[in-house]
Amino acid sequence: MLKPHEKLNIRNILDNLENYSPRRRGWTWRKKVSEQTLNQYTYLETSESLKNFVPLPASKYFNGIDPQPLQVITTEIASGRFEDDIRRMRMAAWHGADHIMVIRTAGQSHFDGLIEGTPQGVGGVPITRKQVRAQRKALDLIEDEVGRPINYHSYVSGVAGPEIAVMFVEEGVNGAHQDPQYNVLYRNINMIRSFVDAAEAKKVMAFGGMLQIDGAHNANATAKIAWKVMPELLVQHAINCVFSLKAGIDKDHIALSTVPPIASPAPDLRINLPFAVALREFFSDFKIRAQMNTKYMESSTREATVTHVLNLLISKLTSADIQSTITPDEGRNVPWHMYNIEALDTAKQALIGMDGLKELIEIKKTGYMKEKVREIKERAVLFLEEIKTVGGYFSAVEKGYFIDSGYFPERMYDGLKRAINGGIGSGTVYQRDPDYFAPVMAHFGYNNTMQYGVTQDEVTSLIGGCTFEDRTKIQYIDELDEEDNVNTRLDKTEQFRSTSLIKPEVEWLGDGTVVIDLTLPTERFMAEEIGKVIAQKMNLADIEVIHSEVLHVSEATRLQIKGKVDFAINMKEITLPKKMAVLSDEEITAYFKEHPFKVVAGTIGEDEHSVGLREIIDIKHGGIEKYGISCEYLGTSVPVPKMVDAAVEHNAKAILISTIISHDDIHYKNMKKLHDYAIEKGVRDKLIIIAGGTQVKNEEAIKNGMDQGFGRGTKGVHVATFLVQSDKAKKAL
Ligand code: Z97
Repeated sequence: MLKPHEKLNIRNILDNLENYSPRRRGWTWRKKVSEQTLNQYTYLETSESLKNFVPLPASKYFNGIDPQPLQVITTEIASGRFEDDIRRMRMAAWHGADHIMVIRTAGQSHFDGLIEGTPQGVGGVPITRKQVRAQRKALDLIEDEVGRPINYHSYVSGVAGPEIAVMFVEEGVNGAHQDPQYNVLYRNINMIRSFVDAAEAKKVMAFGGMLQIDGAHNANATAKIAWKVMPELLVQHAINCVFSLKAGIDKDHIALSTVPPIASPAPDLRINLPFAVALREFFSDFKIRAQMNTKYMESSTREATVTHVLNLLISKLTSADIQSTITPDEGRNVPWHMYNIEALDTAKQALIGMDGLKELIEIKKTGYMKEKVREIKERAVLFLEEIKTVGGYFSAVEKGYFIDSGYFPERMYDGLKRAINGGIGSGTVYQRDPDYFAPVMAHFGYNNTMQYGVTQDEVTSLIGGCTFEDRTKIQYIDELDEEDNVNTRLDKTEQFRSTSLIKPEVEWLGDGTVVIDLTLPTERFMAEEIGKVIAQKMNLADIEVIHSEVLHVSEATRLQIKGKVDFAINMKEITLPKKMAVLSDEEITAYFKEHPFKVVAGTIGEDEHSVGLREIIDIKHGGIEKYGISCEYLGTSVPVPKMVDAAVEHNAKAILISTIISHDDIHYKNMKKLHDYAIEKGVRDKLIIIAGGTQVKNEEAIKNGMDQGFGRGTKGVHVATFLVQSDKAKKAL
């Protein structure tokens, strides 16, 4: 069992892995809660809450609630080192991910067989039995910790599709992409081989209750102008859906992978929404997996987030079942922990914010929407009809019908062309021998069962059960490469696991990577070079400008630069600041009952921000009035002298000032003024003077004459405790 305040131990996960069995097969949807009230707010479309979670930052104003949307939420994790990805999976689960997708290492689709061991990957993770088993084992612990099943997912594609499907079912993988069109169009794998393999792979996935996601989204990413492939996308979905149904997958387990094809500054919703509606209507019985648009993603995480939120609106309006969250740093090609988490929070925040949206607004069924939806559907139907006319799917691919940059029926004749006998694995499909005997019970097509007088379902009884029934028959291979494996990687970073040394990390333990964010008052070209020099002077290695943004063509450029630090910090040498101990409500109330106490309070200078101060004093916000402290609220923008004069007039023992504006250190300057004026009036010793505000640091406040400064996160109880302690101290003098 994992303990929330203890780190996950990767070596424990790897220990005795050869004997680990996954606890279940198949996909799990979230459990809907019909209507629930959390902290006085009613939610119409949420699922069960988590046992352990990190809520959205603003949840502190809502008693820390973390309502969970109905949709399964995906995160893609694959840094190349599966052991580091496991820790990120735990972070993701706490932020609301229950679908963890592992991207494969480049080139694995062309391996005609399984890979073993745990080599490091490029742009993804080599999918192997050991890696899958370790991650599933870790996810079993993580799902217990958060209290919700987590779906684990990767890809059943490439020339080893069926073998991978079998391994996935054996190892309890819950979902996978499977679409033969992907092999053909994007991996140049022979089409006959791809479709034959797909039938077998889909049958195995159906047996394992796995959710299947198709590959249509790749057309958006590949097309020159993505919205022009909208008709084709519907066709691709249709082909894979029908094929999957025929291979035995039920509709509940067939998910269409859809991406809004365009992004702002194009008129996003006017193009994307009719498409999403057409798709939803055509495939109403199937599941929709909505992904965000990545085609137009640059390195601005802000811009990516807005695109994501607009896409989430479409998902909500068209009731997508699974919401993908591509990390907003896709534009930088760096799989960093923090961006997985940001994207998950974006999805959670937006979906919960849109709870019950369809009770409020309706998609129009007339005018532009109606016409556009119909037009897209018509174009798709015509596309399918044309495929039939030219002799079917294979002929259409040979003619280059797919990813053509025309808006069908327009054609630009620049589509991807594949020859029926071309591509990887061509000529490798053979008629099954009369005595062919399938190695596992889930099998598509001919199997030599008849001569033994058994049905397909009973066939494995002849061999005492297949690997789906008898795990002892699974061949577990640990490592094949002495150098390139998880053990050597763990040894290299062991000091960051078993000693008190720590380094910043964005992706891999001990990677030492940091990002600096700076604005330079010059034009972009120059700014980028200066930025690198600054990073060098900060002693960073492997410096790279990962983002630059023009604030003005000559006035300023904002940069984000990454680099590595070459030092580690010893946590034992860190002195932690003392946490302020607070008195109990009873102690504080009893004290002020015996020692009546008055304060004057106000925001000073030109500061009109009164919310924070009101929360500190108001009884209804749990402020200090509830302890019997009498508060004289002087209002906002109170001149400094007036604070002192009012304290004298009301015979107050303390002054509470609140100051949010901090430009040019005006907050500290006003503190100093207040302190000096109280001296001038001869009352400084009698008064306790406290300053509060989001930018207030205690040490600086004290330097500027305050008795105490309170920053972000302060509650009434902190201030009241300080007042009790200071009043006692003054009395003792
Ligand atoms: C997503 N962001 O969430 P290889 N099969 C299909 C695919 O779409 C893919 C593969 C296989 C994306 C994930 C793109 N999709 C990334 C239908 C990849 C992977 O190992 O790269 O050949 O196959 O869907």
